[in-house]
Amino acid sequence: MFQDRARIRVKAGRGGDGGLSFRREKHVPKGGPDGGDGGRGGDVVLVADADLRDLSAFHSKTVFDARRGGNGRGTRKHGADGDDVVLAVPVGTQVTDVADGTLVADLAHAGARVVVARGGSGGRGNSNFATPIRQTPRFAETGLLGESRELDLRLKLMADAACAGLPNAGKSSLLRRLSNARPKVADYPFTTLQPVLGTVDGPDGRQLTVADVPGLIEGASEGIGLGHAFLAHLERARLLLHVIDASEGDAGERFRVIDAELAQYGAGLDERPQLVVLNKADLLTEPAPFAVADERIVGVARVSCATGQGIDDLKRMLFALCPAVPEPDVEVAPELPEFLEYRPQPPQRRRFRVLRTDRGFRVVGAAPEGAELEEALRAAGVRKGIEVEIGDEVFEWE
Ligand SMILES: Nc1nc2c(ncn2[C@@H]2O[C@H](COP(=O)(O)OP(=O)(O)OP(=O)(O)O)[C@@H](O)[C@H]2O)c(=O)[nH]1
Ligand SMILES: [Mg+2]
Repeated sequence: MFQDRARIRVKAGRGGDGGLSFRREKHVPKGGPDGGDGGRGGDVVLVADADLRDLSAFHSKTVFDARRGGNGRGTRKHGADGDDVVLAVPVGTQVTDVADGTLVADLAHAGARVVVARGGSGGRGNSNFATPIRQTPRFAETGLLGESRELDLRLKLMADAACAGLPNAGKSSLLRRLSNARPKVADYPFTTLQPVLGTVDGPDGRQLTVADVPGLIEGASEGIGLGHAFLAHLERARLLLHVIDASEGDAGERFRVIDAELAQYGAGLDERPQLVVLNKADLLTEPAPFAVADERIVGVARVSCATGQGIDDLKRMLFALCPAVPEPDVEVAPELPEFLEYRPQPPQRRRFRVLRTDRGFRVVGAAPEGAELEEALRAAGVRKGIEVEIGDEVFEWE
């Protein structure tokens, strides 16, 4: 089943703890501190993969945790960085943060990457804290927690052109005629229940992708028929192929019904250029009349998906209307990066630190209270009976 949405929970790895260790050598009973730093926790990364078609993989598994960093050890050995978790998503996936609804990333190109949860930094080992006055620091930093968040993934197909039209107009038949895709065609409305992408080969070796989506009916914006949620798959198309069954009724009237639904949906769909495809010409004795004057209509093609009549002309129009290099958007910067890498806000500056001592933990800086303190200490690994030192206060953890 084609899935264009998924909700996942991601958790980056915690940083490793800094080492608490002293050099041991022959004849040197107590050498200087030599605890190395903890490794960084692994990130959770999303990468757009051109081979994936939908988000169904994220319905069987929805929770992803990256590995924690290794602890620092003696002889200044640093802990290893935790492995990242790299999740492949289809090209065209938009990522939003469930907590605040912000768009985290739009993975619109193959290879686009985004770090959605950043691993915690490792704690510094005690070798970092030696000073002339404090030659034997008996503490080291603990690693920081990795970020965790809940994300909504939403696939919006990347197609050069997308079909729109009433059920039974022949959208799927058209995609079968134009492309390598084989969507189901049948003589009843709502045959197509899931979007399908097809690749159209051009005369000069160019290729275009065309999306076929379910039929749209009057009132779809109020949820009638299949509703209009799947119109998200038209949002990124540069051109709409507005397919109309010209053998039935007034084509101009049908055009306006669909157009009103596109406007209801919003997202600029009612401003998109449209190539009107008057289908089922084989059922007509005269060329289908079509008198709608609208500046968005960039072409009108009369075809029959049953006989193939007019399809070559339509293909030529399609390639002419989808130029190889998209015209630069005036408002968009001329050099757009090949892919975008968004990064979440770097973790906030530490107000306090949790140090590991040889007896337990010490909290330095502006120590928090209550639940926040508990969380920080638990993350550092506190257990019952362990000594915790905050300012002048020393107590046993319960
Ligand atoms: N005579 C004739 N029939 C056609 C033509 N194109 C499509 N059909 C028929 O029209 C019916 C609907 O075709 P589909 O391609 O499934 O239509 P659709 O727009 O994809 O329909 P939904 O997926 O339900 O929205 C099928 O029975 C097709 O065989 C045509 O050019 N001429
Ligand atoms: Mg169909």
